[in-house]
Amino acid sequence: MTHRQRLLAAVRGDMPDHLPYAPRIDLWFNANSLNGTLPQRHRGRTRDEIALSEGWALHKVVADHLHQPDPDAMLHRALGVHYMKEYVAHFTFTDRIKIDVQREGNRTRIRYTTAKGSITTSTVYSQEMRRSGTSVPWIEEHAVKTPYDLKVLAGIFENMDVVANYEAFKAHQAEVGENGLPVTAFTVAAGPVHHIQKYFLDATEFFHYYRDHQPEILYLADVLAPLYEKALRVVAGSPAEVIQWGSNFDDMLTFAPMFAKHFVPWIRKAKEVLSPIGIRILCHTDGENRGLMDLLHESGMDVAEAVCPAPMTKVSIQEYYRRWSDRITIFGGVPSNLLLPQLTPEKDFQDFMDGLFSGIGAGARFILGVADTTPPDADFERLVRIGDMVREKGRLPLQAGAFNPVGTATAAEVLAKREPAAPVSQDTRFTKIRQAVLDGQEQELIGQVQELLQQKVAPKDIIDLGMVAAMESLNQAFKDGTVFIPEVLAAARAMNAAVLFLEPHLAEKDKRAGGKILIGTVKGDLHDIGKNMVATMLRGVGFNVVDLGISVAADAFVRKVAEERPQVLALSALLTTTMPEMGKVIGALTRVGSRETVKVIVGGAPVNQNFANDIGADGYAKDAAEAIDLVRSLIG
Ligand code: B1M
Repeated sequence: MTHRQRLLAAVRGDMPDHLPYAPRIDLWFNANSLNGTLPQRHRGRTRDEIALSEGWALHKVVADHLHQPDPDAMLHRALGVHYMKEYVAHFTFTDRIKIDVQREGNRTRIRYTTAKGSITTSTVYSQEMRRSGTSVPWIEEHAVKTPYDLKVLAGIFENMDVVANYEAFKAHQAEVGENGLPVTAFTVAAGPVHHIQKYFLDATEFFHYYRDHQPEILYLADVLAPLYEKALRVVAGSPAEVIQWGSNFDDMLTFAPMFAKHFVPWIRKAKEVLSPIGIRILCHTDGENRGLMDLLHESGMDVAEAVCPAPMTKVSIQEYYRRWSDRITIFGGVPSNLLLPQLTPEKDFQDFMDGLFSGIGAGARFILGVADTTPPDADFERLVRIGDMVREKGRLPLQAGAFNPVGTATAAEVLAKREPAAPVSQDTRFTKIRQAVLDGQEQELIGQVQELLQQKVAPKDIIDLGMVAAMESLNQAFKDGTVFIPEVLAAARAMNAAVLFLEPHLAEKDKRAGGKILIGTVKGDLHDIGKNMVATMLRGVGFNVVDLGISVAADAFVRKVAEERPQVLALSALLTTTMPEMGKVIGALTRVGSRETVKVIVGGAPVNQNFANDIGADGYAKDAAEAIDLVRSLIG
């Protein structure tokens, strides 16, 4: 079989002759070719030439953003409009939309104007991003700054259309030939609400809007829906065999009730339209999927791509295979940390691979790959060795164990499952306060606080026995999966406002008892959702938090420590490649003699206690709730 036939067989649920292996190497290639650090034997080769010379199938799921016939292919990224050769359907603007583009260095600002008003966006693609291998511009200024912007966006999309882009895709298919299976798309959202979440709003702000302005969100989603439906019809008439439908599925970001309500119906719709023509649905499920396992299983998707199992997430590859492979093809399976010897010693790497081979039954419905992608500093030879293992023991059916798929919950069950978190304390004076925190009702909360102040209740008790107690029970419910991110952020926001309101009433000794925290995501890292959550929750319990944002350089942290004089510096990193920056910050603080003035704590998905110890941090927190406890313990 050719690579293409093998991949297609796995996608369709047929048994290929051999386990397909298609590691994604774009980020690794971009960074190493720009920095002149490709392995000697591959110098001068393209990404595809490297993969083919190693005997691997080409990974052709994600569009090659750097090599597009249209130089402006990514110009309208902040609207989720991309002109990729890999996309068989393109959104188009009509002349009723006025577009002003301004370019300044690495930054592109755009103003879109229609009869309903105008919105502005700005994207950045810096040299630093290029060197780290990133090929997609960063949305620096999102389209939605106020709820009214959602209406303006509706005005824009009412004046847009969808057209076919078959010829460019056919040329792409011809170029890939038998070496891979080209996947198409037209956005990487799984329907209109996901489109709004992915492109139009800052990642954290989306959760506030989803909770506070849902009618406006749904109105805009209704405007996007006919375009998505038309795009599906265009895809149906195309020569594509697989379409990517949605990306970055994660049980916190695309939390279960929202997923059930707004994502599953669109995955099913795509399936309904495309399945009769034989086009398969692929979803980029690269996040933590523990809380979405059953929903994804029943969603109708054919391929779960970029599957990132434990130890990087909570679901093992064996569990993925056992629960999904009766109807979903699993594409991925090797978490990128496995390729980094500094994080995964040789023996663990070998054990993981042995476990993977014996945990995927006979090997049907499996495409081996790296989730989400090979990091720039990966040990390339590990990728090569996985290829060797596939060659040696990948003949199908594999001679290993069996699997036993489990039953699934329905979307309706997931929606019905949610229960409000119960207040913990029995002190009835604070019942209404606690409820207002749990409901995230800022005005109601401040009203209740005023009432208790009139009744001469001590302000500190209002905070500790009322608000903090409620927040703690909410945190527990969040950990248990019965409450989701919008509720937690809203509760923390309401509490933050109430703490500020209470401050003048607090006795001097109780004021800002928490002290000052400086927080930021380290240089090269643009992930900010987790960091924002930690910041909001710390504010919520009364700390004074100064947020330095994303991609903050070590010297900027040092400068700010000198200026702000915080008790704690909290560093966040989501990429294994940016984790070493945390050590650099500590080193820089030591060099200027400030290390002893501030406690440094670290967190983020790839970080752990060992790493914190290694770099000499004062503490590590797994999540926002732990960060609160840690800060409290460090500064009394
Ligand atoms: Co990215 N991404 N991403 N991504 N992304 C990950 C992190 C990844 C694990 C996906 C995967 O492989 N399965 C992977 C990293 C792999 C690795 O390094 N080994 C990855 C990659 C590879 C990338 C790109 C390189 C992809 C590419 O270009 N090909 C690129 C890098 C861009 C860059 O930073 N230079 C990239 C881009 C993006 C998006 C822009 C699309 C988006 C980010 C949007 C944003 O943040 N504004 C994104 C997303 C959404 C993810 C996943 C899917 C979800 C991250 C998230 O927000 N989770 C993620 C998959 C995953 O993590 N499993 C992934 C929800 C959030 C609430 O949790 O951030 O973990 P988290 O925060 C938690 C705790 O970690 C802790 O508390 C929080 C709340 O409980 N915590 C702290 C966090 N910071 C703390 C600080 C503290 C204490 C606790 O202070 C002491």
